[in-house]
Amino acid sequence: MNKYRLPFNLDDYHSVYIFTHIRPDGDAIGSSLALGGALKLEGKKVEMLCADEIPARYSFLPGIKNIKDYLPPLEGKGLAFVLDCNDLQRVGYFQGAVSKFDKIVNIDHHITNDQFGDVQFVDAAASSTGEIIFQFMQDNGLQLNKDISLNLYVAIASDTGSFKYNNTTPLSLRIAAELLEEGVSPSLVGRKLFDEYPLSTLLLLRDALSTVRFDSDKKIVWVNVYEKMLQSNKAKSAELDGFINYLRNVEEAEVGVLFYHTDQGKTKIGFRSKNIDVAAIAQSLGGGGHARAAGVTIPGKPETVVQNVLQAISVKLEENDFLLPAK
Ligand SMILES: [Mn+2]
Repeated sequence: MNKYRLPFNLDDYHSVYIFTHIRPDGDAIGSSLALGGALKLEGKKVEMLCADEIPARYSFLPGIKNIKDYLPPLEGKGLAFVLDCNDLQRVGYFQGAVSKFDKIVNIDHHITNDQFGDVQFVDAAASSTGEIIFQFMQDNGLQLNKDISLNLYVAIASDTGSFKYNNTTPLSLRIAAELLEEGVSPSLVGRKLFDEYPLSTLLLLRDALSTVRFDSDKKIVWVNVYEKMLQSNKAKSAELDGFINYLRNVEEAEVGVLFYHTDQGKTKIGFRSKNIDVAAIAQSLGGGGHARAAGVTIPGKPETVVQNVLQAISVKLEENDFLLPAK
């Protein structure tokens, strides 16, 4: 217990700024809202910041309207929390601002976390940052309520794929049980978070899947999404989240890759695997992430980028370098 107890007095800070990563997901958003809500109950002046648009599917979350994409001026000493970021670059254009805070608390569960900050609460065995926030709140005497519980549940459900990914542990489910006891409705979260999508998402999925390719062993399955596909369907890039699962879920496949070629000459690449360490592949290309879910952005011609990335994956597959022994 008290693994996540702050080594300084929270009372020393009146203003608390909570930062999270660009292209925010449910864990980033839910964790920020939960911690922000809990610190507000303590009488803190809380700012929650994200340097990117919040996807519409999270609009049902309590407090979501309070997340800002600009930095309100700081009065007096400031405490910064940085959530769900493996390095400070992940906060996007807030990076310079974060480094000026008196104290930075780094709360994260990415194996590639580079230990930035004055206090590190990093646990790669945690399913989600939300799971760490729940324990952080307990260890520092912060109170739960229904709204905070909903945000934490969304954080954990989001990163565990509704408690079905490999990172789901007995602790994840024990915490989820406590959140349900606070009044969280799992069916509401399931519908809002996993089932529903706007028509633009379905049309974008149709276009993305029309580009499906696979290697000769069907071990790597990939799609190429171009920015013009988003424009013609009036879709936002956040709507691509989850598409990659269609690729990784192919029975024969080991790795799914989504290439998103932007008009700025950069390709954003998402990896999902069953049993191979894609964080290592992403890292070797300058990115990061988790063993089975990672990403990287690479400049260059789309065809060249695709070729280089597929080559890096093939090498890894040929090495038979599996996370768990192959059956
Ligand atoms: Mn996360």
